[in-house]
Amino acid sequence: MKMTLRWYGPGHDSVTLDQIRQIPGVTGVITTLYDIPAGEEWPLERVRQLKKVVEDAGLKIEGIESVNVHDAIKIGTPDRDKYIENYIRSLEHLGQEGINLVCYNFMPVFDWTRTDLAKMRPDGATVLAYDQKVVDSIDPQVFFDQTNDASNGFVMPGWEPERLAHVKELFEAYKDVDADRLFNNLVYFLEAIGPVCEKYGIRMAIHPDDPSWPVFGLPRIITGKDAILKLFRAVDKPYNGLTFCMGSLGSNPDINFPDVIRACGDRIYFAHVRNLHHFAPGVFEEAAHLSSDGSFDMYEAVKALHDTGFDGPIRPDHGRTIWGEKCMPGYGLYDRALGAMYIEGLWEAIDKAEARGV
Ligand code: DNO
Repeated sequence: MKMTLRWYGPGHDSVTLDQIRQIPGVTGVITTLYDIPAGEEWPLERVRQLKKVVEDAGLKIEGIESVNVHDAIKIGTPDRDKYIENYIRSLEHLGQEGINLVCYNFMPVFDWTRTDLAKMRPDGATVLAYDQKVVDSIDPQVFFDQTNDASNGFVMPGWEPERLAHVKELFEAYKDVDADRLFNNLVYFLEAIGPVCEKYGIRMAIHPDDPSWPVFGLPRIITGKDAILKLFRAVDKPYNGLTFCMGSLGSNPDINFPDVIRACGDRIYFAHVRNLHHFAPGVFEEAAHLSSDGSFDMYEAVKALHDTGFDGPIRPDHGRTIWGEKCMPGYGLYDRALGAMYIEGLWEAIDKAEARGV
C-alpha cells in the first residue's frame, strides 16, 4: 500500500505539502482541482501545474479525489452527453499526465452528510457526527446553510455554495429519479467513459454513499457489498472499481469489513481508513483511528486489505480536530497524521507476522 493524505490544493487547505511530507511514510497526496465546478473540463495546463506543485514538494499525486460528476449525468437529462464529454476530456488530460486513479461519487445533490461538524467529546476534541433525527426534522436548504456556516470558512467537498444555492431546484430535478434510474445513469456514464479509461489505464474508484441509506428522500445506490457487486457486474471491466471507505460503509453498524474487502478483492483501488463510534442505529460520531476509541476493529480491516494484496493508496480519513488546530472539519493535519502512523504500524506488524509465519 501507499500511504497518502488528502490535500485540497493551493489556497484551499490549511495543511501544507511541506507538513504532509514530514509525516513518516507518507509519499503522496490525493488531490483535486477544487475550484473547477462539476461538469467543467479540467484543462491540461492546470493538471500539469498541480502535478508540478506536488512534485516540487517531493511528493507524488497518487490519485484524484474527486472529479465530480455533474447532476445532469446523475439525473440523466438530455444534455448529459455534453457533461460526459467534458468528463472524458478531463480524464484524457489526467491520463496524459500519468494520473490514473479517480475517486468519484454518484450521490444526488449532497455528497457525504453529517449533522454536526464539531461535536465536543469529553477530552475536548471535536468530531463530525450524524444523527438521523436531525436529518428527518430539517429542511434541506436550512441544513445546507447550517453546514456551510459551521465549516470554519472552508468550502467542504461536495458542499459548493454555488451549486447548493439552488437546493430546491436540484430536488425538483431529481423528483423522478429513483434508485433504478440513478443506477442506470451510472452505468450509462461508466460505459461512456470506458474507452478513455482503457486507453490510459485509468481506474475509476466509486465512493460509497455516506451515510449508506437515502437521506432527504433522495435515492442512494452504493450502499454496501451487494450494491457494489451489482455495479461491478453491470460494467464488468477492470476500470470500474471501488474506493473502500470505512466511514461511509461503516455508517451501517452491521457492516462486515473483511467480508466486503474479500468480495471486492482486486477491484478495490483506493482505501479510506477510519473509525466511527456508534451509539444507536443512525446515530454515530467519528472517532480517532485507534480501534479502542470507536466501534470498528481496525486491525481486522487492515489485515483483510493486506491479505488480499491491496497495493493502492490508503489515506487516513476524517480526523478529530485536536490541539487547537484551525482547519476544515475532518481535514486537519494532526489527527490524520496520527491516523497515518497507526495504520502504518498495523501494516508493519501484519507484514512481519506474515513473513515469520506467525
Ligand atoms: C468526505 C469524502 C467525500 C468523498 C467524495 C468522493 O469527506 O469522503 O467527500 O471525497 O464522496 O467523490
